[in-house]
This record gives sequence, C-alpha cells and structure tokens, in this order.
Amino acid sequence: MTYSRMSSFSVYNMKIVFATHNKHKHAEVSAILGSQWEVLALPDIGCNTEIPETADTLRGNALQKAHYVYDRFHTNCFADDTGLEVEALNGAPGVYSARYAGEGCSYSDNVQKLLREMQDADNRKACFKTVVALILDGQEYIFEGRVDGIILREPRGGEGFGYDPVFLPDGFDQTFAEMDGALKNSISHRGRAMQKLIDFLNNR
Ligand code: ITT
Repeated sequence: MTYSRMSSFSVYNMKIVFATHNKHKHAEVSAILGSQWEVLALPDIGCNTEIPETADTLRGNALQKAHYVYDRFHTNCFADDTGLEVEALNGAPGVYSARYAGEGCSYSDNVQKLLREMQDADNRKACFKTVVALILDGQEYIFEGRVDGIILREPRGGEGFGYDPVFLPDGFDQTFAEMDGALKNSISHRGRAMQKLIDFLNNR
C-alpha cells in the first residue's frame, strides 16, 4: 500500500464531531461525508447544552461553536453557520436567519415573515452562505460555500428544512424542499463547503 493510500485510509476512519443541535444539518452532513466517516453528534460526546452563538458574522459563530466543543471536550470537531441573504432586504436575515421571526420561532414562522417582508419586492435574488469551521489538533480551518437563487412568493415542497420551501436555486425548477436530498447536497451552500473540507482532509 502506498503512503497516499495509507493517508486516505486513516482520514476515512477518522472520528469527528459535528457541533450542531440541528438534526437536519447533521443528517445532511452525514450523507455528504458518506459511510466511511464517523460523524458524531453532540449527544454522542455528552454535550447537551445550548452552544452560544453571539458573533455577528457566520464565520464568528462557526468558530464560536467549534471552539466551544473543542475547548471542553478536547475532540477534533467542526461546526457550520448558515445564513440566507436577500438582496431586497439588504442581506437580511443573514446571520440572524435562525431567529428571524423571534426567539423560539418555527421554520414556518421565519418563512412567513420573509414572505411578508418581501411582498412588494420585485427583486427576489437571494443566496445561502455556509461557513464551516474545523478545529483539528488545535488548528482552525475555514471552508465556505454559497448557492444563488430566488425567493418564491409561495412555499413549495415538503423536504429539507428552514427556508428550503421558498428557495429556488438558479438553473433549477425545483425548490430545495422539492429536491431529493442528494441533489440538494450536490449544489447547496453546505454541500459545497463540506466538499472543500473533505478535499482538505483527503489531501493532508
Ligand atoms: P446549530 O447552530 O445548532 O448548528 P441552527 O439551526 O441554529 O443549528 P444555523 O445557525 O446554521 O443552524 O442556521 C440558521 C438558520 O438558517 C436555520 O435555523 C435555518 O432556518 C436556516 N438554514 C440553515 N441551513 C439551511 C438550509 O440548508 N436550508 C434552508 N434553511 C437553512
């Protein structure tokens, strides 16, 4: 076996923690990483507390979440922070996407608020951005992904989560909530950022 194959073999068997409490995100990332990876969830390492997200950037929040876990549990880990940026709303909800309609709001509350705020907007352009922060042996690494599209006037589809039912990615006629999960992952903000993380780990 060559050195490079040994190296890939060890990466594929690496255990890594995904610092999220969002089950949808965990399922997506586990599917993207594939069966050779062991992606542990926070409960798997005994972390059941809410992780603070107090930064005002996606990068800041992703680093905050990853460091929270690394510093307390001393395990390699990564976190993602994602925001939906809408041109007509000057980039809102952006880093505040999770609680756009208020503390404790549902995905549907957020979507309804977004549609209300955009009811008079002819410019429907928007993008999802994901920043992944990886802490590996104490070192920080950042990976970013983005997908452009438009916000529809009505929700469509029952798959996915969050703003997926109103986001139509450029070049497609299905919203993220109408797509098969594998197709979403192949073009999405999170899928693109995670692919960069995978390439990085495979080339170490
Ligand atoms: P963690 O912080 O525990 O990871 P979260 O739900 O707070 O989970 P984010 O801060 O990254 O996750 O995401 C902010 C919100 O953006 C999220 O609650 C969804 O409403 C939305 N969102 C994130 N990823 C999305 C996706 O792939 N499709 C649609 N909406 C998404």
